Amino acid sequence: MRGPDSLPPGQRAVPNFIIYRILGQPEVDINSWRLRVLGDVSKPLTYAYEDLLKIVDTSYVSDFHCVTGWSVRGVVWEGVSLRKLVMEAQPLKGVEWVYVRSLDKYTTVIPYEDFLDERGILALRINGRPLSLEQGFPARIFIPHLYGWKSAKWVAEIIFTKEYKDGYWEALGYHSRGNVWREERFK
Ligand SMILES: Nc1nc2c(c(=O)[nH]1)N[C@H]1C(S)=C(S)[C@@H](COP(=O)(O)O)O[C@H]1N2
Ligand SMILES: [Mo]
Repeated sequence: MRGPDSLPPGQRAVPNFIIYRILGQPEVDINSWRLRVLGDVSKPLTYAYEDLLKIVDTSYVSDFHCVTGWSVRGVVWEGVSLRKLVMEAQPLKGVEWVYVRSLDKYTTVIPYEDFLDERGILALRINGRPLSLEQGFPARIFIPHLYGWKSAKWVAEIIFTKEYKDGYWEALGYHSRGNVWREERFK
């Protein structure tokens, strides 16, 4: 049975995040950093960090689940709801995937339907503080019901698209969606 406090199948709690940067730690210059929202959209957008801070609209507590089996419980997430970015960019009819590209060249792909989840967030803060450099400053994606590899750190581009394309881990056999409750670890 899945109670409100239970972990997804195959997960165990650890006290702290285990930091991953499979492509290394990118340099971040916050003055030149921009988030670009583009692809099959009516209005391509560019945000500076300051712009995002002004439109923070979401904060909640959620567990974080890495596909390798560790979970961190009760993390406080704060930032801009992904739905807000969607409303502003207005993806075109037929969009089915969201491709995310980071400063370190890391990429991942998220089904548009999951990206629209009401808890999906462009996180700027974790546990009451701005993201640390190692945890993805200035911004990372987080969608509570998807595995951690979809939580791209150091986000640079959010690309709406009609066609599926693998990201970094998807190309190595990981699932196109990665729903933690359905244990969608591999394709
Ligand atoms: N840019 C980037 N984002 C990334 C990764 C990465 O290597 N590079 N690793 C992913 C994986 S597999 C996980 S589990 C989480 C880990 O988040 P943490 O480093 O904050 O613990 O980041 C995800 N986002
Ligand atoms: Mo992960």
